[in-house]
Amino acid sequence: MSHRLVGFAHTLASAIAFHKLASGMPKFSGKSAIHLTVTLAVLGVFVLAVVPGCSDESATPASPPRETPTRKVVNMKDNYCEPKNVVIARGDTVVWFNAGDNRHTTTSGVNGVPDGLWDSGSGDPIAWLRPGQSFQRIFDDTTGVFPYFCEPHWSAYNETGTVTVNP
Ligand SMILES: [Cu+2]
Repeated sequence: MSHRLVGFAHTLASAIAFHKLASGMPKFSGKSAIHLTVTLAVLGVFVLAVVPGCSDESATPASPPRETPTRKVVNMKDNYCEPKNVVIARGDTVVWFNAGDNRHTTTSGVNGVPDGLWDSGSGDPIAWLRPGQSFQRIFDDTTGVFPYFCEPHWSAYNETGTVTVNP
């Protein structure tokens, strides 16, 4: 929110500065007045269009992804996945949502060894999913039972799970 206010204040200051500059011109003809009006209108549009886009991830309240017949949601809590095992049909999507306070990963493989099928970002704690973030995969390329683990918690908390993809 403060980010937006700063952005707005900055734009307002720019508009005022421009106004003073324009007012200080020797001749302030009708053409200049129109130009100033248009410029201020453009700045107003800029505030509306660009400033909301400035808000960072932490400023936006996270809303859990909704489940549909073709999309299953796995909530990553501290420190386990719920549900631990999901069963889907080929072509369905699984969304892992970080519903906890810790960072987590969903990384296919066993015993902390990625097998490369999917990885929300392991190998560097900076890449781990933050609270409110999610990772999804469409399982349209394969069937079978696929184990996965959370890099920081699989060993101490057995934060692991499986995705079973039926034909
Ligand atoms: Cu975890």
